[in-house]
Amino acid sequence: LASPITLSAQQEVNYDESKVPNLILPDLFVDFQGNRITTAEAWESKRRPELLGLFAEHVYGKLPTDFDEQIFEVGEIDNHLHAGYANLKTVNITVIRNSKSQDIRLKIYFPKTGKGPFPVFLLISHRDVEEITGNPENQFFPVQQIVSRGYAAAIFDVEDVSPDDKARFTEGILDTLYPEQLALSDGMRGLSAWAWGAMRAMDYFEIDEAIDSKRATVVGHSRGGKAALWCGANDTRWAITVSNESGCGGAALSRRKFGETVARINTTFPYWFTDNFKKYNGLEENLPLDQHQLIASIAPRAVYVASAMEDKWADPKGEYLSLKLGSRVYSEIYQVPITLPDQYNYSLHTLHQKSVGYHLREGAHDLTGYDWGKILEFADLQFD
Ligand code: GTR
Repeated sequence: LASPITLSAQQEVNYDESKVPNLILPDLFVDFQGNRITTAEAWESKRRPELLGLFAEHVYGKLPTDFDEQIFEVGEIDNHLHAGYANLKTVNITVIRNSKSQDIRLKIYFPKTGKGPFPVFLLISHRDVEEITGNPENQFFPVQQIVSRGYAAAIFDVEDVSPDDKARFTEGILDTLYPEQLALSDGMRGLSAWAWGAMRAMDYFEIDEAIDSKRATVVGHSRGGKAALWCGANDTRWAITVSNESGCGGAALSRRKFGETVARINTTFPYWFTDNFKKYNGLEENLPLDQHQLIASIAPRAVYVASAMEDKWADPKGEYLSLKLGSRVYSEIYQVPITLPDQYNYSLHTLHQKSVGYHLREGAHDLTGYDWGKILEFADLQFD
């Protein structure tokens, strides 16, 4: 696709707040016919589907959920690395469509103590799951920290649905189950495929009596956070959606063009987003949407956004502003009292309330034990 700006202009990265364009954002509440949406009924039947349609068409591509059959094969494992404090259940999910099949391997760690059914966290992992779960010290998916708080901890590898690789991303459900998507300019690509994978894990949670699927949280870091937001916006079965440092194409407002831009992400990771998204390289202001509307589409279910101070690439302030602006749906449509400060605070802080939460921590781009601690506190508050 032709880009209206030169490659060198595309590669320029702005970290200067004074160079951020004046934000003129598409209205959350005015529908395609120009009517103002004021009720939950109109939001749910009209505006939210409009917004999800816009994100599918211009950013993430379609999220097909039709298939012919789904099979869950459950194996229990006693002797594993985390056996001292967790019971591990491995579930092989097979999805069949038009006689082709795809397998997703789901690992679920249950607390050894306490009475189920357990609320559950699902991490959409773009890091190698065997490596992560083979290292009890890892903080990216800290099994002990999560189960000791009375939650089950589940994880799958995006490799199983769509490899995180420019050359191989079709070698998953895009080859097996939904090959027709590849020809479409608004067809499914990596992020939609990962969201789809999380939804299949939820299908399993719904039938496992040890899991309280009504108290399920989908979590993603960075590229996984983009997928988590897209998943939580579409699939109303998630009680909480968590984006950790998801940045451009995730929680951050695209129009700020701060840190990673649409042109940059489309150049480095063209296979994450639908082809139509390339039209907005350098032209974020032409997008018929912005990312606060994705946060808004999660309402009234809880949403959590986390940023890190040194992670300027993901634009912490842009992530916060999306949450702040998107949270208007919670307060104005669902009458949930939300008080988030107007001024963005670049120092260590935590804002936890019913339905909406945020934290900014010190340090660099990563998902850490500190982040999980905050996410767990937020979940406790929602379920209390
Ligand atoms: C970066 C990418 C970001 C973010 C990050 C990550 O290279 O530019 O959008 O997704 O990777 O996933 O850690």
